[in-house]
Amino acid sequence: MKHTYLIIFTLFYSLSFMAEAEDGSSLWLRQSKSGETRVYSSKSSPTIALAEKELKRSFRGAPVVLKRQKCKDLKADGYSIKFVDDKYILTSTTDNGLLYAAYHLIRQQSTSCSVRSDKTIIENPAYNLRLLNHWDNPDGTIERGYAGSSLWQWDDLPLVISDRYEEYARANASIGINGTVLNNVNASPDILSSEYLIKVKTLADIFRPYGIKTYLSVNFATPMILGGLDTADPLDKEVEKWWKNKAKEIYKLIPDFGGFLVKANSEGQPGPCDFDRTHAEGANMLADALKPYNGIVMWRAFVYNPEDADRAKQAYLEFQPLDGKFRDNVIVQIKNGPVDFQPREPYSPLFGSMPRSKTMVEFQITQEYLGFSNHLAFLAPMWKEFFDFVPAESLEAIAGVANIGTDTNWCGHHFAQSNWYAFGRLAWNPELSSEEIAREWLSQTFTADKNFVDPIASIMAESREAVVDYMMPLGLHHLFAWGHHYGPEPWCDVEGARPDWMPSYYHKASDNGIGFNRSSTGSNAVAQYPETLKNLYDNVDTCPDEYILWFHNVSWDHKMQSGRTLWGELCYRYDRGVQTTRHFQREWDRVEMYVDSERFKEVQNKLRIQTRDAVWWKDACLQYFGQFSNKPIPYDIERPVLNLDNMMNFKIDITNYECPPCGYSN
Ligand code: GCV
Repeated sequence: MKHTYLIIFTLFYSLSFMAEAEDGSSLWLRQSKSGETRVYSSKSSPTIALAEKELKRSFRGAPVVLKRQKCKDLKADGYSIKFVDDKYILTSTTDNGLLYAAYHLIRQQSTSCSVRSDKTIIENPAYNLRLLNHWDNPDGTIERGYAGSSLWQWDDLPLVISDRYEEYARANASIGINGTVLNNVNASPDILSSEYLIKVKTLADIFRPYGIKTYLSVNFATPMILGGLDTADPLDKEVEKWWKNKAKEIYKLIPDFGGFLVKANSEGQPGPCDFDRTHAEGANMLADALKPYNGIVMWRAFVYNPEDADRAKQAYLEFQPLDGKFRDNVIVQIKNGPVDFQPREPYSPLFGSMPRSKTMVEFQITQEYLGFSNHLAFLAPMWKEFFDFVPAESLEAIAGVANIGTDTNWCGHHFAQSNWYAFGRLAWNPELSSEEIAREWLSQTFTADKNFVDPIASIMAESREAVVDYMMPLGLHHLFAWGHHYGPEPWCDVEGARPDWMPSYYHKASDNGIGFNRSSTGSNAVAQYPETLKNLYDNVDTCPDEYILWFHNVSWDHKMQSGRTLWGELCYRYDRGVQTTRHFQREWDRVEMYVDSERFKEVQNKLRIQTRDAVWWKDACLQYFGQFSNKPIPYDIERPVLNLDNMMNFKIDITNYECPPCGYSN
């Protein structure tokens, strides 16, 4: 009898831990089902109605009062939360602020934080513009998208409306994102056709109640391609008129349209330089067209030319002289690093160099260079690293290249959702720590149980550094294969290709050493940094390890800060990356009882792929660079399992991520 009780108890106990099957489609909003609170509001609007709906649906506890009123401590979209007389009082000057306050309350509840406190919570966003940039094309593909196809079903719009549009808006609003650029910066002129603008209007109408403004990327040559003009010269009167008319047409349909994002004279895109005009002249002409409607222009500084100086210097060389020449509704949008979203780059020296212009940062949420949606890489630590160098308050706005697609779980990897989440939270408050964000996200997305959150928050914290270690440690960059940016090809040499798209342009490995000399004896990119950093980076003995091969060509025997030689350190770092991914696998398996089986298995599979890829990276890079260092891999380092010749002849099919043909598999 006693025995039977024990069995029943054990069964009951285990079942209570077995989470319901889930597919990740509810993101971090999955607990929102059990509300039971009363909500009162003095005003009504579609946005306030949403705030009420969210609270009723998800919040358990004392009644909530929504008050829209002016308050000197609150900026636009800011809010306060007070607990008085057994009620929560949510105050904001805007409807959007009330919606954000509602999400705040719900978040605190699902992260098991106490919401009853004598302290008034006051939240103001660091930036008024917190935007996602979609690189989605009208044909449904996504440039650097790894989670299915575009959410926007252009062929079906405006008649057929996918449920996902509103779910997308809700997810964004819950983390404070308030703008979305719908289409790729490699922009199709069609997006500005009357046919497409009706579709864009339909999306804008869905997003509006969630406080999200709609923006478009535009092709600078649209007046020629769509408008039939024979020039797109920004100083041409007909061109100016064309853009003014287009702006009028857009605002008639979408009165709160946000504005344009422009990639000009970069990677084949047209721009003002095609007509001997400057970036400022191009941006200002568009800004003038949008000005009457309070629209803005985000003009990207991502420019580089194979014939010019060191690629890392070019954005600065081209844009810094234009400081002070942009209209006040133009914001220069700069990628966080000077090259292109590598696993680690120093910050772009253009930040801080244009004090008379508005600037904003562009982060990449999609993992173009960090293992696509196969690798677990929590990016908050990378973005926080940027803010260690660039004061958040020196920026006007913030944008992130989205990692969202039609996949059931939105982002391809369950943990890639954490990067969408982290981007929104940091855009609201760059002071939040990576750990806080990881814990918040885990608690809402999986469970708030400490036995789950502690170890998994810790692997998230290590994950970006692990990618740096197994792909490109010590400041190495752009060692990727030609045609995609997934696997290693430090040997890649495509005849006739742009030299600055080849890995050897960046690693410069030879018998003498490895690394790009950007010191004062080399390209002198260091000179673009403020004096103290310039001096620090210029000297190989003071340059931090993480940037050493970014700024210096270093001999294989160079003594590193650890006491190892450069070659020894390189081997150690690659190996550390592999060992860390093995550790991730073990930690994940340990928490199986806290996770529903579908998501558990999917993450487990992704971690297998990640570890396999880490080995691939380590074996490829160490054996390839070993041909130059002429040194063996130290004996305490895991032996290569992949053969260099096979790897060099192997072309990965990035639709199924098959591993190199070497007899080694998962
Ligand atoms: C949208 C890199 C990417 C391109 C991208 C470009 C950009 O070069 O590989 O796919 O194009 O950056 O940011 O404009």
